[in-house]
Amino acid sequence: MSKIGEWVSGRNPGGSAENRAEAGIKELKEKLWWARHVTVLTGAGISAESGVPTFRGEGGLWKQFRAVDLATPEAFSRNPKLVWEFYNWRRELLAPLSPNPGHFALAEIERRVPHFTLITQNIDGLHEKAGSCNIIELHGNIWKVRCTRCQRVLDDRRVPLPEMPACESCGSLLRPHVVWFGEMLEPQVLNAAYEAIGNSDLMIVTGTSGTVQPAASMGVQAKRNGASVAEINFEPTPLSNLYDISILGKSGEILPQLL
Ligand code: BV8
Ligand code: ZN
Repeated sequence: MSKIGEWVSGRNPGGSAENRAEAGIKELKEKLWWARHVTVLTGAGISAESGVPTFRGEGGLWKQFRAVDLATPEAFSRNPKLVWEFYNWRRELLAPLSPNPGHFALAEIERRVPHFTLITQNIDGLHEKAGSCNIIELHGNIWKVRCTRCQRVLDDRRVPLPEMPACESCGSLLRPHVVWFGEMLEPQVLNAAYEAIGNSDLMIVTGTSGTVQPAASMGVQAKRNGASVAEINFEPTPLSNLYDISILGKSGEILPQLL
C-alpha cells in the first residue's frame, strides 16, 4: 500500500474517519495526562475558525496577494507604500476578530500541565487574546511596529496606521515588526523555541501546512529529541507520516476535546 494510502487508512484499515480521529484524540489525551513539558506549534489554520484567511487555503493570502512576494524586505524597500497597504488591510481585517475554541483550549491546557510552551508562526496576536502566557512568536506580531533606523519596537494598535508611518523619536519610516521571507528569525526567539522543544516530552503541531522553514522542521526536531509528536490538521501534510499521532479535523473542534 502506498505511503499516502497507508496514511489515509490511518494504519488501521477499515476504520472510519471519525473512529480514527476518536482513537487519535484518546491516545493524545492519554499522553497529555502524563506529559511533563508540552510544546505546541501553531500555524494559520488555528486562526481560520476566527475568520483569518490562511496562506494556502481558498482565498488565501498566498493567492490573493501573493503574500510571499509582498512579505519580503525587497518588496518593502521597492514599494513600502504597497507593503504597508497589505499590512493595513490585514490589521483592519484582524482587529474585530476573536480567538476561537482552539485558542482557548490551548490556554487551558497551559494552565493544567506542569510546563507548557506555545510556539506560533502566526502574527495575529489571537493566542495572547485567548489567555495563553508562554508564547514564542517566531514570525513577530502584526500589532507591533519597528523603526527601520533606530530599531525601536512599539505596540501600535491604530487601525489603519497613517500612510508611511514615521518613528516618533527619529522620524524614520516604521515597518511591521514581523519576519519577512528571506529574513532571519531573531536568534533569541529561535533559541527559546529549540530549548522548549529539547525539553519537551510531548509536542502538538496544529494548523500548519509545514512548508515554511525553520518552523516546518520543529516537529521533526522534537521527534529526534525523543518526544511524542501529534498533528491536528484539517488535511494531511508532508510530515503527517512522521508523527506518532495524526488527527484530521478542525483545531477548534479537536483541541477542546483534549480537555
Ligand atoms: C529563514 C510573517 C534563513 C509575515 C511569515 C528560497 C529563497 C528564500 C528563502 C527560502 C527559500 N527556500 C526556503 C526558504 C526559507 C523561507 C521559506 O521557508 N520559504 C517557503 C515559502 C518555502 N523561510 C524564510 O525565509 C524564513 N527565514 O529561513 O532565514 C534564510 C535567509 C535567507 C534565505 C534562506 C534562508 C522566514 C520565514 C518567515 C516568513 N514570515 N509570516 C506575514 O505573515 O506577513 S511566514 C507565514 O507563512 C506564516 O507565518 C506561516 O509561517 C506561513 C504559512 O504557513 P502556515 O501557517 O502553515 O499556513 P498555511 O496556510 O500554509 O497552512 C494552513 C494549514 O492549516 C493547512 O495545512 C490547512 O489544511 C490547515 N487548516 C486550515 N483550517 C484549519 C486547519 N487546521 C486545523 N483546523 C482548521 N480549522
Ligand atoms: Zn526611529
